[in-house]
Amino acid sequence: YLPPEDKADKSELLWTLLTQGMENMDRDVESIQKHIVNHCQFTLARTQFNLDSFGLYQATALSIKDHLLGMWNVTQQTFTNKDVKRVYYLSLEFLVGRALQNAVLNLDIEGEYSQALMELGTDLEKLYEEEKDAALGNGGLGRLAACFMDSLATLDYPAWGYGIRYRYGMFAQKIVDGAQVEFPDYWISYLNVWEIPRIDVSYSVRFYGEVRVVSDSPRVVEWVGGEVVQAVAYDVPIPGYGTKNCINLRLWSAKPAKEFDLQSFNQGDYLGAIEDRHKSENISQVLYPNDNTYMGKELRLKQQYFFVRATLQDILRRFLKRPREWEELPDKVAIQLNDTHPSIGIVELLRILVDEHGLEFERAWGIVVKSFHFTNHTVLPEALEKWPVELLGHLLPRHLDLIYDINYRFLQQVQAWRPGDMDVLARMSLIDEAHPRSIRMANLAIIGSTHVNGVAALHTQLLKTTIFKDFCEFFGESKFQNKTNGVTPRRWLHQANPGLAAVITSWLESDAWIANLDELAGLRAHIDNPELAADFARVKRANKVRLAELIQSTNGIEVDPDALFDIQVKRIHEYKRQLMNILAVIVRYLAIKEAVAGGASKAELAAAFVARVSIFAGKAAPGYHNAKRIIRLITAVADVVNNDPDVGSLLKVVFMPNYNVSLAEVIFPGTDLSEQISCSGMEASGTGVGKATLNGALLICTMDGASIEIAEEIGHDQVFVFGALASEVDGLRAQVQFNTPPDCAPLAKAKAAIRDGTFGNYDEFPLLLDSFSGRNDYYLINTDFESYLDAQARADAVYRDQDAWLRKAILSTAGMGFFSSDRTIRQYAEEIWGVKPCPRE
Ligand code: T68
Repeated sequence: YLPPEDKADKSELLWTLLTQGMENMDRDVESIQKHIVNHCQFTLARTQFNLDSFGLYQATALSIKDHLLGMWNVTQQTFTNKDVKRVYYLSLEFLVGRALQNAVLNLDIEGEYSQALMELGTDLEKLYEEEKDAALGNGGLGRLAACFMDSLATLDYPAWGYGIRYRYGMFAQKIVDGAQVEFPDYWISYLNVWEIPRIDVSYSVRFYGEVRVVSDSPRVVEWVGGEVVQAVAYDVPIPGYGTKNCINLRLWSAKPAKEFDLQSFNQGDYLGAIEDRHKSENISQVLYPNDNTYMGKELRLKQQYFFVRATLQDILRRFLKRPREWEELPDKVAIQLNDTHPSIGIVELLRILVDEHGLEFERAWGIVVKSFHFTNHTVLPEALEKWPVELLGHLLPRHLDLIYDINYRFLQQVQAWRPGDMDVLARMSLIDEAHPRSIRMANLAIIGSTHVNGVAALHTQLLKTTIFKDFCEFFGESKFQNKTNGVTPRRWLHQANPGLAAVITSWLESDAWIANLDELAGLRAHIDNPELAADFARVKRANKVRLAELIQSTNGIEVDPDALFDIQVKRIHEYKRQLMNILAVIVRYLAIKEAVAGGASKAELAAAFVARVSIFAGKAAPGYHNAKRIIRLITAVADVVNNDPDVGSLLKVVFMPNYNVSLAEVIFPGTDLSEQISCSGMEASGTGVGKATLNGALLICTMDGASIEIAEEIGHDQVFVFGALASEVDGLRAQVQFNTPPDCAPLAKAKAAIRDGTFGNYDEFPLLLDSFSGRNDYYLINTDFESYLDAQARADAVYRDQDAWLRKAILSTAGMGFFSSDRTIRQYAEEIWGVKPCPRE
């Protein structure tokens, strides 16, 4: 983007060197060593006296980043030269995790780096552990965005991700006296080696102020006054696997605006003016730690607008580098909205076209709608964003005007479609007239996008028949698509489970599965070969030993690697029913106690009970009291069970603190049984289910989200299914309300044990019990409890027959081809975005 006058006074030599220097980085061991040491000395200013492992990690990562940047530059140049249509993935969250090992593996340079570092007297594996997770996301939605970036790069799509460079990512969770305590995650402490600050790429963003009419006919308005902050770009290179393409994740950081408030300076309030400038940095300070709930906080809306305002200016600047008609925008640009969080971007693009470029409203709106696409991730009503009209109008006055304009035109069409139907008008309106009046962001995202998609087949079906039914009838079915989620096999198998990866590669006699996960189906040909089962068993055992060691060091609990590892890791939420899981653990505990009291011998106990370790991990939103009580119950049960000599190694309960991507990479490979037990119809997709199954875990699951499709792919008889179907849930809830059934016997027993103080007398247990008892059992714990226990018993029975178990484990992995995020991304590219792979020149 260099202006001609800047270009003119540089020599040819400079340009030649720059172009050559882009990629001729040597990959031999000696060059790698020199490169690393160079960074130690000249980037980090470390000497032999202060070079610790963290310094070596940084230097190693910096040397890898140099490789990536060479690739990055050529990739971006290729996209520009070929002038291809690009896709932009807009997400308030990218839950990336660590980057070093991922980059080393994707570059296929692990051998050389290991060797280089070994000769320098250190261990690459050890350096991987020095990296802090980049935790710029809550859970599934944010991690999905990170998996998508990996697939976009791997498949050579001309794509960029856009997000926010939060200074504080997802909070760190500690368990203090059995309860969750949150600590700030100041992850960019002093140097984030992976990012490139682009001080030259910066845009101003206005808030508040007023709309002034410049002329009446033609009507021209301008938005003036208020506060202005500056968005500065930080780029993170994202390498693909088996490709020389490297794409970009651009994160915005808020800085004080360039323009001073001269007046306050002149009035002598120097310190006050400086203080105000620094307030602007608040915008990108912290990630909101709520998943699947909407919190109407002004700062959150500020983050959303800040992010889309900067992003759209950046996209349009790139688009306008060549002379073009505005109508070409949808041919050159596809913008994917990851949930409604960036959906104010729809109004912002309209505003830019109308107010800043003078396009007529209808023309501008047509261009906007063709450019945007929207992914929904939930049907939970409490998660749907609804910004109070007053708040939005105060912060973004011009946008509120435009929302009214959009709504007026849209409702006219609705009226023509269903004359006289006031209910449909009220339901489809962008404005919810209930007090306080608010803007329905999902409705805005639907009418402002060309495609709307759900994230699993059942979820999409529910969107079309429940919350978005009117829109589906109005726009026609073709606007509403399904894109079942996937996970990247690079991180979740190749990187997280090198043992299993090696077994698969050797049995398939090829590692092509890493880039084409459908190849896993080839394992089925060997299903009757006991040696394959032995390989699977050996790897799983080693992964369980690794997990057991981690549990020993983080929780101080000794667990038996031969016990069944029964694992539920995900955000803590009532609809995900960790509560039902721990209640079943209580039932098991009471049964063991009863058997012991009845005089059962050790051998009889072992015959009656499969030894199990029940492992939980996950964060609760800081303000979500019931979720925190559930954690409190799990840790209370763990305390009692783990210290009860009657129980011994028959049952252990573990709550692993601070669940994050890196912990997940250790947990999934060591999982025997994965709990996917949400109340049917409520988990849009689930992505942990894919990671567990890919690593050969068996599923205990309801017919919900992606579990349904996974069961279809690997065979229904391979999984332990239980519980009410989504189609039955409404009826059952009505029954709970109006004809409340009593608690089933085992549930009544478990509750009684909590009530009588078996797990201590924490004063909030009664509140927790009330929250799902009788008519309050919204998540149908009582309804599903006995069938859940039955599924657990079936899992036990199969576990006793290790050959049968291993067969299922192998078939699980073998059936996961469809759940690669590569497949998902290809579908988005072909069926929504209309973009084609663009490998580097
Ligand atoms: C998850 N949603 C879905 N939301 O719950 C899960 N929400 O079923 C699905 O697999 C996954 O998205 C990917 O599609 C979330 O993770 C959030 O984290 C979130 C964050 C902010 C506000 C609302």
